[in-house]
Amino acid sequence: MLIKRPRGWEIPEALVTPEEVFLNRRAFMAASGSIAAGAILGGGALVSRSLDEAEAATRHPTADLYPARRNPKYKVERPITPESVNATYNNFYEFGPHKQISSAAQALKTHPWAIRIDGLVEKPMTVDAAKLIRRMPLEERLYRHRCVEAWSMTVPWTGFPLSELVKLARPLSSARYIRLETFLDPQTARGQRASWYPWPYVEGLTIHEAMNELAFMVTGAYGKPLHKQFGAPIRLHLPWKYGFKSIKSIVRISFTKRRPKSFWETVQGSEYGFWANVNPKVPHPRWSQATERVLGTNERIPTRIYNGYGPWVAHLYKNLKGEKLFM
Ligand SMILES: Nc1nc2c(c(=O)[nH]1)N[C@H]1C(S)=C(S)[C@@H](COP(=O)(O)O)O[C@H]1N2
Ligand SMILES: [Mo]
Repeated sequence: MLIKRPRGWEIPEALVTPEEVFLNRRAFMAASGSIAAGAILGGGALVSRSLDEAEAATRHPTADLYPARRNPKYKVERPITPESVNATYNNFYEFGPHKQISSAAQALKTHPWAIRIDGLVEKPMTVDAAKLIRRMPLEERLYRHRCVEAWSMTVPWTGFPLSELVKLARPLSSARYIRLETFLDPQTARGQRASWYPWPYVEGLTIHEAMNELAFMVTGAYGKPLHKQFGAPIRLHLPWKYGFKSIKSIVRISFTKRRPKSFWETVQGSEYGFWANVNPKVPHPRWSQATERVLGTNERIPTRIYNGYGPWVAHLYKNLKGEKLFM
């Protein structure tokens, strides 16, 4: 991949090197007969400062939770998209209206990270993302992802069921929808300086959809904490819907009575609706949705209804005949 970042499980080189340098230096000084208390103390201070810096640079507050156990229930029949492909081709309009945002996204500070849970709940609260992630049951799932732009990928996500978060939030019986919001920080995210977009990014779903076992809060990918370009520290994935529903870098989760209006619905409601369930037979106003380009390959494959997850979710839409369920 283009971004070189240390992996959680690797012994960071920086932690090893200063000690070697120190030992060599001491050996050198011993050999030359010039050991003095001051020199040793000075060397020691140098080492511990280097260790602190190196640790601060490499430690991630949830790195020890990965890789999480894979849940074999969520299988895919196609190869996992290589991480290098997926991590350098991202939709994250906060950092620009194109796919090459991965280096710009590294500017995002993802901890501490406050998430507000409010609206129609017993008790509104603010939780730190890392603490929330620690108290949730993490597992790995292989999921297909289908973008409305007719490309797709297959990702080993780590996370927890959105239903667990709903339980934690304790919504009132009057709550029918969940509205999710991304951070707002035009200083860090240059894309948010484009004033013609209705920032911050907002998405929504029904509580019934949120309680479906497939609705997944994603905290990691490829066996590590989530890369920033994937929407760290926490994003949603609804694998039966077009990708824009899967909101990244969430800072607010509100329970509402009224259906929330999403970012893309506000931008272009005739092309991007509330439901946005995948259906190869319902074209986008400007292109066909019959097939999809598989990222990292030259293949085009047929798109499946509900992105292949119909057995899990089709029942959610049985009594919604008047709605535009597939755009
Ligand atoms: N906040 C925010 N969330 C977002 C987007 C975005 O631009 N901003 N893009 C969406 C779209 S269109 C897609 S396809 C997926 C892309 O996720 P990926 O980069 O992990 O593949 O994120 C979705 N979530
Ligand atoms: Mo997308």
